[in-house]
Amino acid sequence: MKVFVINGPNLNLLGTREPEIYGTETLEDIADRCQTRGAAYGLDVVFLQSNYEGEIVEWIQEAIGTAEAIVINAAAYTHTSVAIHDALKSFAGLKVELHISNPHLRDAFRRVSYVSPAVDAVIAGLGAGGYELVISMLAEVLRTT
Ligand code: CA2
Repeated sequence: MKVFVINGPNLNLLGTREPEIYGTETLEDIADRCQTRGAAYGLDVVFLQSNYEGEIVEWIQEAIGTAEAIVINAAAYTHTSVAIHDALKSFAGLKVELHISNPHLRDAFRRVSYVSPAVDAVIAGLGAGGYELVISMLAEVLRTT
C-alpha cells in the first residue's frame, strides 16, 4: 500500500531557520524517518515537497488510483488554496492534514484552513515527530478497514 506525504512551500528550509518553531530536523531527516516507519508496516511512503501550488495539485491527482492515503502539510497554502482543497475532495482515500506547529497558537490568519474541510483528520503541534506518528496511525487504520 502506498502513502503520499506532500509538503508545501518553504518546508525545504526545515532545519536551517526558525528552529524554535519548526525544530532542527531537515525535511530529508523526516522523509527518512517516515520511510523507515512505513517500511516496518509494509507501507510505501512517497515523500514530496514543492514550492508550487500547481505541482501539489498534480501530485494529489496522481495519488488518485495510485495511493491509499495522503498526508499533507500544505504549509502557507493551507490558509489560501481553494485549488488544493478541490483536489483533495477528489481523492477518495484517507487524508490527513499535518502541521509541525499548532497554527491556532500563532497569527490569526493561520486559524483558517482550506485543507481541514477536505480531510479525515488533522494533526498539529507535535513537531516533526508528528509525521511518523501519522504514518503509524495510517498503517493501523488501513489494516483495520
Ligand atoms: O506548522 C506547520 O507545519 C505549518 O504548516 C508551516 C508553514 C506555516 O505557513 C503554517 O501556518 C504551519 C510554514 C512552513 C515554513 O517552513 C519553514 C521552515 C524553516 C524555516 C522557514 C520556514
